[in-house]
Amino acid sequence: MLTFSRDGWLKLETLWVHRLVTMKHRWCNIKALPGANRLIKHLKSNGVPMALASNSPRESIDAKISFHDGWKDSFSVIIGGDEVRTGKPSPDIFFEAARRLKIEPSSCLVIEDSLPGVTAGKAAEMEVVAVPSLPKQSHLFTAADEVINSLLDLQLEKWGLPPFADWVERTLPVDPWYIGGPVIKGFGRGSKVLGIPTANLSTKDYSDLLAEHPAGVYFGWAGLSGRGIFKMVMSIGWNPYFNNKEKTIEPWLLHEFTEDFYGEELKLVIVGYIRPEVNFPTLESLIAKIHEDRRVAESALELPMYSSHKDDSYLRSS
Ligand code: ADP
Ligand code: RBF
Ligand code: MG
Repeated sequence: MLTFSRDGWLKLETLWVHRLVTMKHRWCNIKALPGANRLIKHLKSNGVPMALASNSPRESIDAKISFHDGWKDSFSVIIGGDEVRTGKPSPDIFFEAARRLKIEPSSCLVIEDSLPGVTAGKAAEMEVVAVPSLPKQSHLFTAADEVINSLLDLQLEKWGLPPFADWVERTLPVDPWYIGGPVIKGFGRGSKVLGIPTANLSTKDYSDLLAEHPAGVYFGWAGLSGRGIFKMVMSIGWNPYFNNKEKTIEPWLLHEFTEDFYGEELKLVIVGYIRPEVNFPTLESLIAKIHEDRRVAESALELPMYSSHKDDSYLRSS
């Protein structure tokens, strides 16, 4: 990982990464990856030039980008695979992007989601941050200068770029999202192994929402039918320390209960993001980190921007 100051140029790759959502077998919508819109707006308003360089034909880039308000105008340069001799992993497309931006390749930061793209960026002697489209493949991206789990984790100041200014007390506000259902049995190790009980929810009805949001540690409010509304901090993902095969949804309600509440209806409104899920060298360090997450969530939830969601009618609905 490199940290040095640069003159403030960025080159954004395929990362405007879109996701195609099918409805009745027709392409009807393209969703931006979480954090993509935030990143583009931030860099644009700070005057950082951006290029979009993708192996896709120029025509299809234009079509995809047209779904996103303001994106086309945010890029000084857009290059398709049909505009250079050889596509990624060849560095051609990045050299051409730098040439059109009138910026030295070595002053460019590439953000990439694919292996050929990382290879191309490094061959062009650019800095490369990888955001693998499949998180479980991140170990393959060793050639990148840094591998992050999602765009929410991008720290622009590491690359000499103007830092994001939207973090509040170590939390990042997100557009609220909602999950609910009966509390199910997990692996039974939250309380036993960690001393931290988590009221697991089934992921079955939420595959779209979970695919849309990065794995990580989030917080918000929990409504437990007939019992009240509580602060909540949660992990969503594969729990790298335990290397689960399936994603789990694990909210820890910040309240002392005298009994279990398996089978009861639990509703969550998720209002902020804290950090990516990570592995830990020891169980003690995992536990210490989760307690730190709890303190961060507990105090952030007092802020009006987060506390207002305590009154969300979803939490009381059945
Ligand atoms: P499991 O692996 O089955 O989820 P845990 O050890 O994580 O088991 O314990 C979770 C259970 O503990 C919840 O389903 C709930 O019934 C109970 N529980 C008690 N206090 C809490 C709390 N503060 N937050 C979440 N769950 C709690
Ligand atoms: N598990 C991990 O492997 N890595 C993590 O970074 C991690 N963070 C967590 C944060 C919070 C707030 C909570 C409640 C749990 C976290 N866990 C993490 C999940 C923990 O491993 C999980 O609750 C146990 O697997 C019990 O099922
Ligand atoms: Mg649990």
